[in-house]
Amino acid sequence: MLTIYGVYRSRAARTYWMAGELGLPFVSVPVIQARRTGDPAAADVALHTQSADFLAVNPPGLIPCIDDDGFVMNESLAINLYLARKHGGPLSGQSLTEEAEMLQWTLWAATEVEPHAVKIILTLDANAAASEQGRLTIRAATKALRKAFALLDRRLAATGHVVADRFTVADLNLAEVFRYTMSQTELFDAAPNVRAWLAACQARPAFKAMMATREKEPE
Ligand SMILES: N[C@@H](CCC(=O)N[C@@H](CS)C(=O)NCC(=O)O)C(=O)O
Repeated sequence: MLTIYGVYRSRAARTYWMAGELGLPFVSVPVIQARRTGDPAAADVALHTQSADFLAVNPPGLIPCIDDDGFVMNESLAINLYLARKHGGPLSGQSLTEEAEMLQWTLWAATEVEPHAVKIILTLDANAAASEQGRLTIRAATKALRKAFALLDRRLAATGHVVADRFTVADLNLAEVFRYTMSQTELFDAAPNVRAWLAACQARPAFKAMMATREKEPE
């Protein structure tokens, strides 16, 4: 059985979406970010990323983490590549080169896009977008993302997908990273293929089911 540690309002959303796409049964162990608990040291606090019980499973103290029949791993995008490889089917690479491209685009998203995208979403989550510092942070991150949007837009012009001509784990991984940038409409105005692709990814039933569960979680 697959166990997913995390909450839907975190990068664990990527793992829950992936499990849904693959139709995998799973047990969800809610582990919340320590900073969201109020007092992580309180006696009655919910299981969180710095709880001793969670650190015993996942020493980095980050969500998501999975335990797949005794195999424990973390790093959301790597977890998805693992699940795709394990369960096969159209979401996974059908050849060595497809798999290499999925890895290439996933690493690109993690290194070139996510650091900027996270700045945008964290500023918004902190309700700091209107402050001078918040505006500067978002403006710098948005500017830094222009090249990435242009690159992905050109790639999507070919087949509408990140790898090959079907929805794969590469689309899912990138869609979750690009989701953090959705407030910056100017980026999407300049990259219509990215806008259409993200909308198509988010129209998938497994994404909608994941988001519906996410909405029910406390903010
Ligand atoms: N690169 C990691 C980042 C994981 C990460 O930073 N997760 C956040 C939640 S989205 C976390 O666990 N933060 C710890 C905390 O806030 O206590 C991944 O993609 O899995």
